[in-house]
Amino acid sequence: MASEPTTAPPPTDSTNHGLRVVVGWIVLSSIATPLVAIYVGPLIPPGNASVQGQGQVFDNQVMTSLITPILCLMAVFFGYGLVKFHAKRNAAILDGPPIRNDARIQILWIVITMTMVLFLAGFGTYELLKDGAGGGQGPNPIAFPPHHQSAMQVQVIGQQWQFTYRYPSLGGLESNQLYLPANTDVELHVTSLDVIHSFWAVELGVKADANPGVDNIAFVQTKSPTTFHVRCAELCGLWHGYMYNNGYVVTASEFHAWAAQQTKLYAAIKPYMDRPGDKGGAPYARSYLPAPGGGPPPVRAG
Ligand SMILES: [Cu+2]
Repeated sequence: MASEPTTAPPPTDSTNHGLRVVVGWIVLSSIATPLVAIYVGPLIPPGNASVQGQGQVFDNQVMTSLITPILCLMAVFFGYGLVKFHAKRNAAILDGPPIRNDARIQILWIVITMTMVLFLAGFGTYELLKDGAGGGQGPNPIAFPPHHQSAMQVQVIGQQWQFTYRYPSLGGLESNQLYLPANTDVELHVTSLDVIHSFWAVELGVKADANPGVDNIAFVQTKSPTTFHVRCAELCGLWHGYMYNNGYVVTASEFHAWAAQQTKLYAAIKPYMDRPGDKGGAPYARSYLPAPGGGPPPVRAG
């Protein structure tokens, strides 16, 4: 025998459940949000090793602080519902009357979510543009950090399976070690000799695709001396997993000492340096084309 769906009578108790949920939400949020902002946000990578990295940590702090009240609302709402409205053991399962077209909730929901999304879009855009954000911007960047005109240029050349760093201001010195002076604006020109790689200087908050024939520019402003990790973040072949290294931010005098030592070492191998289409002591080019043994010449810039 088919039974009619059972519908519970409208609630008769005068308890204001909505008010209880709101009060519980406000109490939980006002405890949890500062704790998250102070203790959780700053722990999220990449850390404070560069101005761009510091900016990313701040952004993470803002984002986690904003989502904490939303998580608290969900937790209180579910918790309250589970405790207050769960079916009693062995009782018939009843369904309450449907609630439709509550204009207040609909408007409130649309206004709150739209405000948050628009605010975060504006905030994210501003933060991206402020310091160059540490990401690769292609050959024609639109977001410059302050003082970028005096930035030290370093070219990052990816190849299977290592990065080489080229310093045009040091006579085109090339090294497989990335040394950067402290408190300095650096303009990274990221490219590749062969396949696509991704240059990721983890703690500096820098990540830029390394593509053959492309000059991908990323900005970073170093802070105090530190050691950071460099990894390739694009699956680039058999030994991709071994394409990592340490980089160093050092004092100005340490940087000059390192540059002098590397210049001596580099002088011995420079005549044998081999770039596609340009054998032997290749001049500085901001990008290279993958044309070993022929093909079009490398793209020249300046
Ligand atoms: Cu790679």
